[in-house]
Amino acid sequence: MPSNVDQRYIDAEKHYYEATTNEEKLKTLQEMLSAAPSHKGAEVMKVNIKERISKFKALIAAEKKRRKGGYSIAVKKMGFQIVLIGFPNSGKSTFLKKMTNADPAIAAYPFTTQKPEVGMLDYDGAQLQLVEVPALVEGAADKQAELMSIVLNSDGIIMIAENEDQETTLKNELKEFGVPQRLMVILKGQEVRKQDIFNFFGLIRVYTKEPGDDPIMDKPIVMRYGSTLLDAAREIHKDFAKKFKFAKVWGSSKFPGQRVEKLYILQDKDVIELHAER
Ligand SMILES: Nc1nc2c(ncn2[C@@H]2O[C@H](COP(=O)(O)OP(=O)(O)O)[C@@H](O)[C@H]2O)c(=O)[nH]1
Ligand SMILES: [Mg+2]
Repeated sequence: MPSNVDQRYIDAEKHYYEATTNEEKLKTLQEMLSAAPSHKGAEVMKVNIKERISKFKALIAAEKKRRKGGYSIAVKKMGFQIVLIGFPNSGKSTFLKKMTNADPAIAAYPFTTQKPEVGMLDYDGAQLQLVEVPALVEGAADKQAELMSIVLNSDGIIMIAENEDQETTLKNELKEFGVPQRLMVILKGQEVRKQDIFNFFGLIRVYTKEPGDDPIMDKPIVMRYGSTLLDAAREIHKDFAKKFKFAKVWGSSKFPGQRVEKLYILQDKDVIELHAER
């Protein structure tokens, strides 16, 4: 430490080391900079502080963008969206092709997939959206923020790994980027059934019917376990949720066609008949 710093600088530095958030770090660094001595010998010290200020500004900006989900190449959601991630050649495209209607290029050389590839997975009429994210590498949280933001915007993640090393590395990247979603890890070549995916992500299928009609059994709504009738109404139509009054439920209800309220929790294979205000 340069010898002639004053008490204000010493206090600011102490606060900097005590700070726990990026915002506090930035604020205390700015205080340090303004309290730093003005003579020539303190130049290096100031450069160092300025570099740290830039770093914390960048971290705060990345955090804000992340919260807004505001990166440019997000993939438009079609229902529940699961991203496929992995190192180059881990078998993501092969998995996508097997599970969905997509027809991505598959090759033995790395980085075959340059932009997100999207496919719909059909499980007896229940649909999930699978998105293959171009290959991630070590350091992805810093170097591949755009791709990581696609991951962050998803509803769930499937990682395909060739070994434990790859799994650990990518798990660390997810952690560093602050990705909280549920993560299913599969090994290259491992057999996975569609049902396993539904179970892993805790998904249920809910069928709808119109009053007096049979239920529509070929197109269920796919939702997270724990979802309510109101959630189902939102899935059907945003406006409908506002007008929605009550529903009749077949399946999990005490008796078939029982009238239940908005916050009733649905179960797999329930049939619902929604009634709106007239
Ligand atoms: N033996 C075996 N080879 C696979 C499997 N999945 C992918 N491959 C091969 O691994 C290479 C890379 O596959 P690809 O699906 O393009 O991987 P991506 O880069 O992760 O999309 C290709 O030569 C595939 O044929 C698998 O489950 N078993
Ligand atoms: Mg690929």
